[in-house]
Formats: sequence, C-alpha cells, structure tokens
Amino acid sequence: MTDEIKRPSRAGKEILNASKPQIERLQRRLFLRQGLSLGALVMLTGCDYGSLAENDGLDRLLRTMSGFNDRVQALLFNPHRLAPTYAASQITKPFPFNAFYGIDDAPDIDPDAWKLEVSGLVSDKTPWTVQRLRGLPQESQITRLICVEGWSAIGQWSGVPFRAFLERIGADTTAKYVGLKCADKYYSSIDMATALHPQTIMTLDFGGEPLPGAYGAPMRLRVPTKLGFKNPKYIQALYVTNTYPGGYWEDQGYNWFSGS
Ligand SMILES: Nc1nc2c(c(=O)[nH]1)N[C@H]1C(S)=C(S)[C@@H](COP(=O)(O)O)O[C@H]1N2
Ligand SMILES: [Mo]
Repeated sequence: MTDEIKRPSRAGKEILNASKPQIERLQRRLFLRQGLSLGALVMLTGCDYGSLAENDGLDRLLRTMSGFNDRVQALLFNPHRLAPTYAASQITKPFPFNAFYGIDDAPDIDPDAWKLEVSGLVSDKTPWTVQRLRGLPQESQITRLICVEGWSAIGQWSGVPFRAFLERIGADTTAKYVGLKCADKYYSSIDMATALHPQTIMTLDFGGEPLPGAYGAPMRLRVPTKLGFKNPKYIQALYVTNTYPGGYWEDQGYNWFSGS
C-alpha cells in the first residue's frame, strides 16, 4: 500500500465523480495508512466536506498528500475556518452510536452527581457541575461528525464554547494542548488552536434535549473541525498542558491532529 504512494503528483483539482464507497475508502486509507486526515485533505485541496463527497481522484490525492504529518497539519490549521453547517432537515436520524465497546456498555452517569475536574495550567481549578456549565453562554451548531470507520452523520449539538470556558477558568491559552479524560477510560487531546476554535463546544444538549447517555452524557466535546474520535464523550476531567497527552486511538497509531 505505502509503495504505491511514493511519488507526489499533481494536486487535487482533478478530482471528479467519486462514489460514496470511494469516499469512505479514501477516509480510511488517508487515516490509517498515510496518517492523514480528511480535514487535511480538505484544507490542501480547498474543497469542503460537501464537495469532497461529490468528487474523486483519490489515488492521485493520496500520492500528493502522503508526505504530510501532524506538524504540517497543525501549521495548516486555520483557526478561523469554519466546518460546514447544515439545515435542521438534514439531521441524521437515528444518529449512530460509536465507541470502542457496544452501546450496552456505555457509561450511565447521573448528571446531578457529575463533576468536571479541571487541572494543569489554569488559575481556577474549581470543579464544574452541569448546572454551572448551563449558567455560561450556550451555542448551537448543526454539523457533520465524520468517523474514520467510514460513516458520517449530521447532528445538532449545543453547549458552552470551549474558548469561553477556558478563558473563564484562567487557562494558559499559550499552552500547547488540552487533555480530556472520560468515564469509560477513553481519553483524547487537542491542540490549543482547535480548543479555541469558535465551533469547539462543551456539549450539553443534542437535538435540543439534554445529551443522551449514548452520545456522551452529561458532557462531551464537539469538535467539528476534527474526526469523530477527537470528540470525547463522558468527559470527567480536563487539563491544560505543554506535555503531549496522546489519546486512546492516537496511541494506537491514529493520526493525532486529524482535522482541518
Ligand atoms: N468516551 C468516549 N468518547 C468517544 C468514543 C469512545 O469510545 N469513548 N469514540 C469516539 C468515536 S471513534 C466516535 S466516531 C464518536 C462517536 O460519537 P457518537 O456516539 O455520538 O456517534 O465518539 C468518539 N468519542
Ligand atoms: Mo470514530
């Protein structure tokens, strides 16, 4: 597989008419084999997720992209570029559940007893309750969650913009990473530029209702500029750090940046 992609060739302008299975294969290949994300591809080709889904030239693109890595992707990240948004009529129902286990084993957390621990490079380490988070300004988005396993789905998520929260707790926003720890032992981390991105939200509601158990209750991070696995559910603790925190899938070889 990697042998095919030694030679860089022309950029992704020539992409035409791919089918949905081809796109799904592309996502998987970019991600697992080349260490590249759909988001990076999107950045480099200048097309959005929507137009990508109607286009092709996958092998050529793979060759073009194969030399890039996390560092390059981080440099390419445009903190002002927004992920595409959708109409309410486009929301995917039923919305898929995904985790590294089956739905029956999803954590069942009492939102009234839940506390979010905050640590690392922040001045206020007071734990947060759902009620206190709901007291902060809320934002809503209809965006697409893209899973590396080859599916995507559109949903509506609302909650506290992560930037507002980080500012509120006196986070050192010059630090490199925000690490996130979940009740199911899942963990992930994002770069600070992505943490401060206007569409990165601490999600409390899904489809206008409190986040259901399957989708990460009581709080998950929604990061529409990144692939699904960088959207941790059931978050219990977060920390700001300059030490690379890794992640559940990231530590098994998935590309860490995985975003646009
Ligand atoms: N805590 C936790 N968060 C997680 C995961 C997980 O296994 N545990 N899986 C990730 C993956 S791979 C995807 S695609 C999305 C799926 O989110 P959904 O169940 O809302 O569709 O959650 C992400 N967040
Ligand atoms: Mo995923």
